[in-house]
Amino acid sequence: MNPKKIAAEEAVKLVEDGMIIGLGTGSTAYWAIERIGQRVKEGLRIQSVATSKRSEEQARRLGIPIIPLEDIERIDLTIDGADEADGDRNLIKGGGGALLREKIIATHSKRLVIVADESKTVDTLGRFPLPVEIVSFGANLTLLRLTALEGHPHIRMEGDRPYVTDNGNWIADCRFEAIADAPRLERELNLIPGVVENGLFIGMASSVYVGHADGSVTVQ
Ligand code: DER
Repeated sequence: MNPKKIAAEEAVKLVEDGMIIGLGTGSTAYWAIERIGQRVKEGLRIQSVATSKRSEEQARRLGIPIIPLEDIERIDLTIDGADEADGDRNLIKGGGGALLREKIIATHSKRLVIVADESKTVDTLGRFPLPVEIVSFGANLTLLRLTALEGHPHIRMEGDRPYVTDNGNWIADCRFEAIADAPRLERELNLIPGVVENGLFIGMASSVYVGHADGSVTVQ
């Protein structure tokens, strides 16, 4: 049993004809997109927007209709993964490098359903390094400001070069101790010139589907 696949396929049961669906990014959202693709082949009529180039490529390969974000004013349901989820459904996202597009699409979604395995559930956010998307210009100075917040930032690398997001930016992975006041930290981070967005998704998730090794799914 693959708990990520089980959670994703259970969440896809929420997808109905006529919906505009946000397609998440990562190894759990991958299974949601695969299942949506199967249902489209069986006649499901939806349109979708993708949170990353790789999710868009997967959707196109499966024949899932993709529309430009510019053509819509609402997204009915987004199904996405997370790196951490606490008991209040607050999240750390960005491990897959897609946090900016994920947060834009999540913000404009009527429902954000998170799919994960039980390794992602935590009491307090912060065990997973918090991804922060930054512009490369003056990155060293931005890192100084993240360090001042005790973020212990490290530029995410791909080989011997910085990882570049779909938006042409870099990611600083920040290892804060337990994040006691996530809303405050989110505000402080986004006040730093050079920071584009951060991986704290506070109060955004409608529900969290957690898959378990025994084949069950719990919904927070
Ligand atoms: O970047 C993200 O937020 C992705 O959703 C990702 O980190 C989720 O993790 P997964 O690959 O374990 O689903």
